[in-house]
Amino acid sequence: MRSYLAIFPALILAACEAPENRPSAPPPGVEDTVSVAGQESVIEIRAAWMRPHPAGRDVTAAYFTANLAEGFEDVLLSARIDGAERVELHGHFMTGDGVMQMREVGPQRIGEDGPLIFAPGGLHLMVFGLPAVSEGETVNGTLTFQNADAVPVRFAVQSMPPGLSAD
Ligand SMILES: [Cu+2]
Repeated sequence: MRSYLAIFPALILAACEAPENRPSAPPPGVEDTVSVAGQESVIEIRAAWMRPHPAGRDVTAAYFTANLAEGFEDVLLSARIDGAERVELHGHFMTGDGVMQMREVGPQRIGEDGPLIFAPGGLHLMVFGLPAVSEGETVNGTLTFQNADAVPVRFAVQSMPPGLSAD
């Protein structure tokens, strides 16, 4: 009985809040590019996607690529996902005995040495407490940069990275 009660409220929450994650606008894809042009930063976000929640878990990961126009510098400070309790910037690290682990990392600089890439096996957004999302949905979020400030991003929920297909 106790475990049943623990699971049930989560289902209700998902049922109530999921529609917010399904805008009626045309389904966006990971081809969506968000550009913010300010005086201090010209930034472009593309390939924004999020993995569906593993069954029974409320933690998932989201990814994107951020590009800066030539001659600009910026720093990714934090991220937010609508409906999530919190989002952390995470990286993967090899421990001394060869085990891959992940942990929270600090702000991430973008400059002239190429795009800032959040991708499986490397940097990722760790999304906590978001009502379960599934393949085909989209989730809105915000990436906050030092210069560009708040950049809105739409994450396409899919299990495979953009550009790869399941078969
Ligand atoms: Cu992580």
